[in-house]
Amino acid sequence: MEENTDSIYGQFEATLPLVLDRFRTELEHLNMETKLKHGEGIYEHLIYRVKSDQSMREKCRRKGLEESVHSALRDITDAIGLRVVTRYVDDVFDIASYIRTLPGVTVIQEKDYITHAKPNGYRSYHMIASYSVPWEDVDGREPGMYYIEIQLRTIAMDSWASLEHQLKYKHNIRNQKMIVSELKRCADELASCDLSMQTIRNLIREQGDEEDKGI
Ligand code: 0O2
Repeated sequence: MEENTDSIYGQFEATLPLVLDRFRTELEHLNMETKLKHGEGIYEHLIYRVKSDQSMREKCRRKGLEESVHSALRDITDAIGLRVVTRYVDDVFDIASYIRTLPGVTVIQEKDYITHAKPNGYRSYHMIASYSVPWEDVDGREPGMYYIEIQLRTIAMDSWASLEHQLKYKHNIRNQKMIVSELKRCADELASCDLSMQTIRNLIREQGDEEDKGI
């Protein structure tokens, strides 16, 4: 079969990294401001990507969609994706609140898998935003609108998700049932550690505030 060498993103291939950069910069500003105020950033690290042409085509096929630029930028909402990994659970919710206030951003979907973990133990806070940018979009509008998917999670949630993701692609594993239930147990233990770490941070911050006020 002949390989398709044209990008599924067509003429918008070059715009996607610009949109990603613009949004990422907003999060980096928040991180720098928090560093100034509290001595440490609001997140531990940030990763981001434009979904590769191959993955986007595969996702279109999986969802029964035509492999077109319209499917990639309108029916599918994660062509642009960012994952923000925080030290503490409260920071996840603070970043989500900040994102809701950003100029040009309208949050169109939120999934709180932290308050309501998935049955397998997966925890994360997912947002899909539409982002207004000064470049043309697939509907011919300028300023244009692009979707962005943001996943927010703690270091503990992230390490679990990474391990579980790896295991998902390992086939012919024996004791599948036991492994799934062990993974779920680990996820719950990590969630409990996250809560304890949050409490410790709050205690340390309270003491810092008291010292600042000379109490
Ligand atoms: P990739 O390669 O990470 O992008 P959809 O995006 O519509 O296909 P859904 O289920 O409606 O999927 O969206 P949801 O629940 O918000 O999950 C989307 C993404 O969250 C997934 O992307 C994963 O990155 C992550 N995710 C969700 N559930 C799990 C889970 O149980 N384990 C792990 N490790 N990650 C999860 P993709 O598209 O599947 O893959």
